[in-house]
Amino acid sequence: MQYSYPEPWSITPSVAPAIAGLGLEQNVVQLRDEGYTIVENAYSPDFCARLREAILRVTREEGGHYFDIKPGEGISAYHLLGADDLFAEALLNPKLSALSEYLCGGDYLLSQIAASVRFSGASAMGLHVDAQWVPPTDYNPLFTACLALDDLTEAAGTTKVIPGSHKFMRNPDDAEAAAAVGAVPIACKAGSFAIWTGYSWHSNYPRTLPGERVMLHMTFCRLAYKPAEDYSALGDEFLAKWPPAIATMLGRNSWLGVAGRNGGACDMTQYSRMWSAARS
Ligand SMILES: O=C(O)CCC(=O)C(=O)O
Repeated sequence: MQYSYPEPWSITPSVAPAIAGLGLEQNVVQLRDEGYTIVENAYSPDFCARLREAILRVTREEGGHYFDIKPGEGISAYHLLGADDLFAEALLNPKLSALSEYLCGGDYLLSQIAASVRFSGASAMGLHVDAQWVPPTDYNPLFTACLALDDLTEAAGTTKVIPGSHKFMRNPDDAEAAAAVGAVPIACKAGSFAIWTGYSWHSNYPRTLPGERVMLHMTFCRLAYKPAEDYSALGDEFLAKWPPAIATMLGRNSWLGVAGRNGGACDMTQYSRMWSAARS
């Protein structure tokens, strides 16, 4: 058994073939050095068109104001796994899976899958990090990948990120958030996904273009952390429809939370699997 941990940000032998095979070497370097990256042409136009429709439907049903969306400026919905098959399909993108393992290790978990629709005239959200509740750690604890379902530019209200800010491993203070020095727009075509790491300072730009900006937000965390959303209600029938990666993302292949009183019975296979995954 190998007990040592890889260096933070290293490409481990378990993920190296996928990174190389999918041509993600530059994305990995940019994530390590700048705290964000964009993967172009990751999802097909047909998939994106169907997903966009599904998001418009679920956000209309829920009408939420998550992601700092002001009333009248847009709508959101979260806890989307199980609401439509397209959401599970989005999670299984091979490039996303490879970068998830790079950023959050083996057996990483789905923390949240949510959607936002920002209307024309929507104002910007405040600059923040996503790992608000995780004390500083050199091992990136969680990250968000956003799938663009419309072409994104500054005028389209795309996400704004501050390259290198992840090295501070904290939220910006009020003055830093207002100044947003060094911010760059995440510019990309629909069908691309952008990733920012757990401590990267980010927000977005006001939307000045007509029409709406539709986006799928997928957040993943290391096995050791607690996900934001609770999918314990999704049972065997749901899991049987999908490759085992979905069950793993929901923590069903770990020891965490299953060490109950079982009359002395105890399946230790999940225990050692979890140790190895954390070091891969
Ligand atoms: O809507 C955006 O552009 C950014 C949303 C955001 O902050 C997030 O998903 O973590």
